[in-house]
Amino acid sequence: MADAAGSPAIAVMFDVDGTLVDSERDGHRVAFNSAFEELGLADRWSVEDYGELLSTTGGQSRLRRWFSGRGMPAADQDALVPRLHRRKTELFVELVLAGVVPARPGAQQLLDELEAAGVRLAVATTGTAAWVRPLLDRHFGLDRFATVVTGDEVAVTKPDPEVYHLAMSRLGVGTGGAVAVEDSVMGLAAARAAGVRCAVVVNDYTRTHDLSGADLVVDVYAQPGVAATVLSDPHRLRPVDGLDTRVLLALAAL
Ligand code: XBP
Ligand code: MG
Repeated sequence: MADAAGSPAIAVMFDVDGTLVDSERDGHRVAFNSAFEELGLADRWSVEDYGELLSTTGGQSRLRRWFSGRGMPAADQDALVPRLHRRKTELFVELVLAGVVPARPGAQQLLDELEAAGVRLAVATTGTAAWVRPLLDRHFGLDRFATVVTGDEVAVTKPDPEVYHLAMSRLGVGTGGAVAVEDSVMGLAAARAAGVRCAVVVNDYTRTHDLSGADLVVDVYAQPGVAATVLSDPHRLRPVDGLDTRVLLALAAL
């Protein structure tokens, strides 16, 4: 696909949790804990527990890891986990609609700028469509994304590259026409396994991840008056203010 000037259209594929929105500690974790409580379970995830559990992507896999670690037989998990995760998802949607799950500062401006620059926008996430779509719609407008690939559409979630392969196939772009934006080592691994260049915008849970394969690591999206820290810049893109349109276009052009 080419734009009016004949140059190839670029797509930027965004992760959601921790990348476009600050959703894990005060969003998903809270919804999991409320679901435990509603189903009469004594389990509760502290901020610290949850930080460790995040290395397992996908809410159902995360629950299975937790219950396996507590000796729950697989058959009991099969009965409990889907029910628990369904309720967690409903509770998380309520948090989204109540405005409790904020966009990361500067994310909305970046999407606006990319769109104005003719860049196509996409989402590739492990999260479940039932909450991903209302959340994206609330903060950014669902219509602006050319495609939204969610974890329930693929057989294997990140760090497997399947969500990225599906997103690129729907976009009709190859690895040369797309860039990924992620927040974590699992997301970075998925993008790299798909052969896509990847910029990482870390958050408090992911700042200490080993992000050595990333094409860029910063801690913020560019915003007026906010100083950025550059953690890794192997291509010398020199992102003075944090992640912005110029830097993403430069990455796409590498
Ligand atoms: C996000 C996830 C998801 C969310 C919860 O990972 O792993 O599981 O934590 O959403 P990434 P669900 O940002 O790498 O896509 O409960 O819907 O799975
Ligand atoms: Mg993420």
